[in-house]
Amino acid sequence: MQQTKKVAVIMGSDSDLPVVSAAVKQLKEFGIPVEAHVMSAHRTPAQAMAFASNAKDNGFGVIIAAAGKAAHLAGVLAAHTTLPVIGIPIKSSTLDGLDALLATVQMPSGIPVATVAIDGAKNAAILAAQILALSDEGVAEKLTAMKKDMTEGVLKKDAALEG
Ligand code: RP5
Repeated sequence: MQQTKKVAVIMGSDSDLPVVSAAVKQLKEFGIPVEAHVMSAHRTPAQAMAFASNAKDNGFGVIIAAAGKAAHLAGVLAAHTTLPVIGIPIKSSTLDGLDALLATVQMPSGIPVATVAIDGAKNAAILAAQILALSDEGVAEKLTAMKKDMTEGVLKKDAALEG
């Protein structure tokens, strides 16, 4: 059986963990191996660059990068890898995460970052799984099951309203 590629979940500070842990949890629920690290574009730039440069060779399929304020982490990681990078803007400033959203999403042409909503950790994990599922039938099946459960949950609530 094929080995599922790892997802890296990188956060700019351990203060991002309460939000980012939802991504780790969701990936584990899909049975996807996940490695979480604190790494900063500003405080540990050499480590961030080295991690991204070696990520593909180290068995990662997708990188998720979460950062707040002047959120350059996802962009810096994307600059050093051809792996898909998903950015989570974190609401950790007086600007309520709008600063991080713009810093993460407004990448220059040539270096894309797939940016989810402010604090959108769960969606980042689902998107990472969808990318891996293109070449991983086991992950694809878990996604199909998740969507089915979601639909059934909504239909149940709808039926309860009618009663
Ligand atoms: C960003 O600055 C981090 O991603 C975090 O969201 C924010 C605050 O970091 P700390 O000062 O709490 O370490 O780089």
